[in-house]
Amino acid sequence: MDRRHFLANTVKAGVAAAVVSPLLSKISEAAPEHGFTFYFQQDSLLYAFDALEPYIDAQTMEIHYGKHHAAYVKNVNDAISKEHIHVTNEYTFFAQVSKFSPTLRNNGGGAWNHNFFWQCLTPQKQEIPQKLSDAIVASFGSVEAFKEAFTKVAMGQFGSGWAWLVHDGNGLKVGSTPNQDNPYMDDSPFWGKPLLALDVWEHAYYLKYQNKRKDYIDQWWNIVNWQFAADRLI
Ligand code: MN3
Repeated sequence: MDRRHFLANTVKAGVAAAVVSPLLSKISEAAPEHGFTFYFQQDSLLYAFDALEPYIDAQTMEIHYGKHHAAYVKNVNDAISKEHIHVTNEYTFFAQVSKFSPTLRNNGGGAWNHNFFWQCLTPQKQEIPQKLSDAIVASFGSVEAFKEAFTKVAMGQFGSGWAWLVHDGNGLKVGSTPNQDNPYMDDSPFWGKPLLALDVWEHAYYLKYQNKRKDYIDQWWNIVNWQFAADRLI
């Protein structure tokens, strides 16, 4: 494929990808010698590092976004080039991730999960939109029961991982995944379309909360972007 055709295809794929999800990573021109493929990108933060104080401190945000997340994005893209994999978007990436190397899996999950997580947070305290609270009540009985169930899975994830609220086609469910796994992965025991995610790796809370994961979870409810979750509920 010559450069002109490569760029034309890249632009078309980028437009199609943007329709699928605003979270989608851009198609990069970084490796035209490999033809068309998908690369992850690190989305811009929609708020300042200190905007989530006092619930998440600025230093944690700066290191988490600037070091941890940036490294996942760089490492997965390096591995995509080095291992010559060709996928068209993150969904086709995760749909065959069980066939990929641990480097691709762990860093691809880390790249996507954090882009999603930043959008689950907001400095503006929000009420839960009606359609989301209705769905929560239908599946869990009450908002309080949902928060208890979510806290339980977030506390129950041994070691590093994520807690999720997902819609599985029937209703809402909570569950957790280890490491940087997510509910889109083909071999995940926990499936569904994510509405909310909580990073329970120690790097997400240790500077402020040390070993007290429960305190971090309890405070997290103050900065949940309920509107973002409701918008993903179709
Ligand atoms: Mn993290």
